[in-house]
Amino acid sequence: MNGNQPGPRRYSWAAALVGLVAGAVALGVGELVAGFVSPKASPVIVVGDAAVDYTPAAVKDWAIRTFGASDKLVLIGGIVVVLALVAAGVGMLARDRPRAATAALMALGLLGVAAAVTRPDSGPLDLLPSLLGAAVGAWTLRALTRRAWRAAGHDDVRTSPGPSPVRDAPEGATAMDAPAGAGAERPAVMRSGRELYEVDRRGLLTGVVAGVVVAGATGLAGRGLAEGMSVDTERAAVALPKPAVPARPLPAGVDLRLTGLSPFSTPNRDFYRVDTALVVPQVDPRTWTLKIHGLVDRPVELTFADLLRRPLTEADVTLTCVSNDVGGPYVGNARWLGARLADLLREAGIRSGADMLLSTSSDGWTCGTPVDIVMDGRDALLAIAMNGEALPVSHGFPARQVVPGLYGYVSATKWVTDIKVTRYDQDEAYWTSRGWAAKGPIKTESRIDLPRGGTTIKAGRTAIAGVAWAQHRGVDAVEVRVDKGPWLRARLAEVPGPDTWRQWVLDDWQATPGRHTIEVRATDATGYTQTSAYAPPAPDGASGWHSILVVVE
Ligand SMILES: Nc1nc2c(c(=O)[nH]1)N[C@H]1C(S)=C(S)[C@@H](COP(=O)(O)O)O[C@H]1N2
Ligand SMILES: [Mo]
Repeated sequence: MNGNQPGPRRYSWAAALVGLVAGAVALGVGELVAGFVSPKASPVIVVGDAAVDYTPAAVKDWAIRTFGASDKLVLIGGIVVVLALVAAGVGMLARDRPRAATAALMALGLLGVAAAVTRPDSGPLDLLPSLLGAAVGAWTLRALTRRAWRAAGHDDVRTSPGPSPVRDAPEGATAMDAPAGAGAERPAVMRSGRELYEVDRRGLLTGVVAGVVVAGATGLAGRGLAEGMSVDTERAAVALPKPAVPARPLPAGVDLRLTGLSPFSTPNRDFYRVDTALVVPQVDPRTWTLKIHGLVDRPVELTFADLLRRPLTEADVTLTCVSNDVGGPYVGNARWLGARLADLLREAGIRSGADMLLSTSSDGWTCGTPVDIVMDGRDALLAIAMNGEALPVSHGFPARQVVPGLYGYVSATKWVTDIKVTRYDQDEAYWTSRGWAAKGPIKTESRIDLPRGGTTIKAGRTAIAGVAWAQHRGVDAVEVRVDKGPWLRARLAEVPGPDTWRQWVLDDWQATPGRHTIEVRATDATGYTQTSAYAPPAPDGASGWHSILVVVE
């Protein structure tokens, strides 16, 4: 804003600032109310959830690939940026057309309400955060707008006992069309046009500071309340029973222990996380139940205590995400403890014709798993523990499914509360309706961890190492080639069974100075060898040779 320029001075920056602060107050109050009602009813979160569900699958896949584990932060950041722009616009509207601005804010609030009440796990109170946030935001906008403006050349207007210009303007009227006779104390300059308003810097500053303080305090209080609703205490209190069927003991050579190579067992804190939840569902084990129903003779309802009393099986199983591109990070191996899904289903009595389990999480995500695979004797579990502790909340506490051999989107429902025995021709799961394959057996894949692609290494003897997986078939061979030379057999680490990944190493590559391409391919126990044909993750999993480039000095 150049004060020396003649002509209208719109002070758009001040109007935008007022809008931003009102928007921040709206979000802060929304967070505070959500803290009381339910953290997942936060306006930003419900809008984000809706965005996740309605975003085209291709965009979502791209986001997962591009932003990886930060995809959720990026989404929330994006929503906040868009809201900030809208709020600034509403602030500019408020100066000239206060009623329209109020209407715009309330419309935004209703959008939040709509997003909140259409969540699969929403409660009736979930409309409150967006509604109250928008209402307080609208009030703040009016109050700040009144504080921030005064008529040009009339420094005393706002502080005089008489009515201030904007306060006095009829609802919805712009200063431009304020009627000439509206208030005897009104300075004449007012009537000649809105451009003659001036920013009352002191009023603006104090108003902005107050608004920022309120937004910050309510927002922080809301976050604090939300944290208080976590189930960390309940999780810590879970006493894990001993397994009736312990895991097969790990052979001595299961882990080659090379620096930079993925360890055989992925620690929980390093385990990849993929799900559609912007706020990790906090499911209280004291009220959690699992219903098994649909095409069954005897519907079952299970409490967490029931689950702990059942004979539990322990198994090492490698999970893989269908979104994992060749060479990607969305694969991890853990020791799971859980009840056998097949036993539970036999107790319920599966009716003939049923071929799919439609499992649903507490937050309404769904997953379709082939019945025959769950029943074929493999360690398909309703898991309660991961690597010796109760499931981490972000990995499905109190209970999740784990099925060796199937990508997570068709098998690994976290926070599972419902299993409907059904048919593929009658039900469709979350990702299937978004273009992914209905069935998702994990493809045989291999990955080079060491040396890291794109790095510079020293000439001389170098280990090339990585992991390969072909869950429930098992990895039989891994071969490596450098610069399209002959395929060389890698040495394989031991494995407890076919359901985990398998480390491999080529011990003695003599690295010579220059740039080198390293490729890997695995052969599984069915005799299938990975081909060079590349397939992207969608619709049923990536395949192809992982290839890296290193510079040797
Ligand atoms: N409730 C719920 N469960 C879910 C998902 C989800 O979005 N919601 N994503 C699935 C997918 S795509 C994968 S790959 C695995 C990942 O499990 P993890 O986060 O424990 O690694 O969880 C599965 N279970
Ligand atoms: Mo996944």
